[in-house]
Amino acid sequence: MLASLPNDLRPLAAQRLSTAEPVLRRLLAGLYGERADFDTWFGDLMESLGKLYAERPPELRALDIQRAAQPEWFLSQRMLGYCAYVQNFGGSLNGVAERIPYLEELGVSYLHLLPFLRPREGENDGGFAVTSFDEVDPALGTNADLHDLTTRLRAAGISLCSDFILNHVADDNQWALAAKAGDAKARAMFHVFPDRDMPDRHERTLGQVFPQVAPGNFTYVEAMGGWVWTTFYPYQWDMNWSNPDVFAEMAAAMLRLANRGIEVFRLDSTAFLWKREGTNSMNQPEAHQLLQALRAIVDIVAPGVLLKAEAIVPTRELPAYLGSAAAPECHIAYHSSLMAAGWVALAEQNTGVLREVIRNTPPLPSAATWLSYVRCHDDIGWNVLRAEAEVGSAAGAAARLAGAARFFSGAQGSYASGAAFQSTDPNAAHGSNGMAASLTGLQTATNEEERSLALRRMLLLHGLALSFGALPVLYMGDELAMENDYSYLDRPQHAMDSRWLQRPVFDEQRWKHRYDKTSAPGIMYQGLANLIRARRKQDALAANAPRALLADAPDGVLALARGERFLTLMNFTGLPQEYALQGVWSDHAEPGRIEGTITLAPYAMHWLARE
Ligand code: OTU
Repeated sequence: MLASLPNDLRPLAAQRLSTAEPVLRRLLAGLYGERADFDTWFGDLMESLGKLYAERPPELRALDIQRAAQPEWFLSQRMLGYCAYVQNFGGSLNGVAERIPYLEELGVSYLHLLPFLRPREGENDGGFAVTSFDEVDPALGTNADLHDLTTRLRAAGISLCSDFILNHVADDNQWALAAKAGDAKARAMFHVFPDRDMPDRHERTLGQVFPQVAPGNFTYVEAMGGWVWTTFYPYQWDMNWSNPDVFAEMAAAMLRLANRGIEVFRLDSTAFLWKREGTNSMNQPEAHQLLQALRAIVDIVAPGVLLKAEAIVPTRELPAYLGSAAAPECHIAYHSSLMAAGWVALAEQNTGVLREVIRNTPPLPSAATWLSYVRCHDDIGWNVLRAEAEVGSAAGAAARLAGAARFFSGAQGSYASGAAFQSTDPNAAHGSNGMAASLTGLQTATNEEERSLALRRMLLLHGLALSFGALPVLYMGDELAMENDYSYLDRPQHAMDSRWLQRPVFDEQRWKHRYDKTSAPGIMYQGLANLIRARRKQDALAANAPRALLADAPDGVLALARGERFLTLMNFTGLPQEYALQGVWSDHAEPGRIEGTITLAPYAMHWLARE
C-alpha cells in the first residue's frame, strides 16, 4: 500500500497500517484464506487502498487526523442528526444546501440524506436499488453538486451521512448487466441457482421482508438461466459476499464515496450480508467479520469516517454490530428496539417492554454509540421486541405485539392513524407505518385537549431519544408535526408499500409557522428546540454518560437517571402519575425547586437537574 503513496503521506499511513493491517489480514484470511490466490488478492486490495488513500482530498485527510485524535467526538450531547429524502427536503442537492441555515437553527450536526446515487430506472425502492455507486442521481444533481454540498455542510459543522447499500444492487447495475450478458466473473458476484433445489432449502428457514408485495427470497431471471437471491424486491439482487471480488469492489466503492466528502455511511441491511443454509441468514458471524474488515479499512484510509449498522434485529443481536475494544465493528448502530418499545409503551400505557429493552441494552464499547430515533423512512418493525414482549405477558409476545400493531392502525378506541406494513392478518405483527403526528393522534384530534395530548406524546418519544444516551436522529417533518402523505395510494407501484405514508414533501407553510405557538407546528418545533437546547448543556446526556433505570416508578412512568445529577421522568399514560423524588431538583422547563412527590400530567415529561 505504501508504494502507492507519495512520500509525505507514508509515515502516517505506515503508523495506521501497523495497527490495522494485521487485523484486516486476519479477518479476510478467516473469510477467504482457503483460496489459493488469497495472498495475491490481498496484495491487490492493499494496493487499491493505497491509491484511494492518495486520492483522498487534503481537507478530508486533515479531518481524519483531527478525529483520530478525538475518537469519541460523536458521543457528545451536542451531536444531533436529521434524516430526509433529498427530493422531499430540498428538491435537489443544491436545494438541500439552501436549507443548511434551517439545520443550523435546529442544532443539527449530522445530516442523513436518503439514497441519492443513480438508482435503477423505474421502480427502485426509494433509491435502495443502486445502479451506480459513482454518480449522483441526475434527477437530484451532479457529482460537483455533491462536492459543493459536503463542502458547505462541513463549513457549517454538519457531517453528511449517506446510505451505503452493500447487501444488494439494482438489476441494471453494471455487474448485474455483465452477469446477464454471460460474464462468469460478474455472475459469481451474485447468488444464482440453476433450479429450485437450493432456494427451496433456504426458504425453509428464511424470513420475508415484503411478504405481500415481494414474497419469497428468490427471483427467476431468464437472462441468468436461474434463480437469483433477492431478499427484498425482485430487482434488488443480493451480493455474494463469500466472493472476495465483492468485498474488494464494495470496499473501493465506499472509499470513493468517502473521498467525495461523505463522513458517515449507513450500512444498509447489514444483517443479511452472509447466507447460511438452515438459518435465517441474518446476523451470521461472517457478516460481523466483513463489517470488522470494512472498519479496519476505514481506520487505515479514512479514520474520520463513521460506519453505522442498519440492523433491524432483536435487541440481543444489536451489540455485536458495535464490536468490542479488541474487535471494533461499526461506530453507530440503530437501536430499533428502543424506538419500537417507546411506541409499545404509548399503545399499552405501560413501560414494561421499554424497561426490559433498556435492561437488555449493555454498556457501550469505547468510541461507539447507539442511534436513537422516533420515526424513520421505514416501518416500525415490531418483531425485534419478541423477547421483551414475552416477559410478564399472559397473551405471549406475538399477540402482544399484534395488539400494538392494531393500535397504530387505528383499531377501535385508538387515537392513531397509521397502517399495517406487509400484513393483512390482524393477529400478526410485521410492521406499522405513519408519521409521528399521525401515530400519536394529532391527525385525529378534534379539540384542543386531544391536540395537546398528541403533541405531548410526540415530545415524550423525542425526549426519550434525546435523553437515553445515543446519537438522536430527527426524521424530516416530525419537528413540524407533519402528518401522513396518502398520495402513494394513487401510485400503483407504491400502493402496496405503506412506508410511503411517512415520506412527505417538506411543508413550507408549517415551516413558516414554526414560531407560532398557537399552531401544532409551532408547539412541536418550539418544544423540540427547547429539549435540544437543554440537552446541549447537559454533559450527563452524552452518549457514553452513565444510565440507570429507576424501578420505583409506577408502571406507566419511565424514570431514567443519567448519572447522579440528571433525571428524566416520562408519563406514558393518559392519567396523572405520582413519583416520589429523592432530594431537591430543578426542572429545565420551569423555574423553582422541586422536591417530595411530583405529579406528572398525562403524557408529560420532566427533565430534572439535581440542585
Ligand atoms: C432497509 O430496510 C432500508 O431501510 C429500506 O428502506 C429498504 O427497503 C431495504 O433495506 C432494502 O434496501 O431492516 O435491514 O421492513 O424496514 O427491510 C433491512 C422493511 C432493513 C425495511 C427493512 C430495512
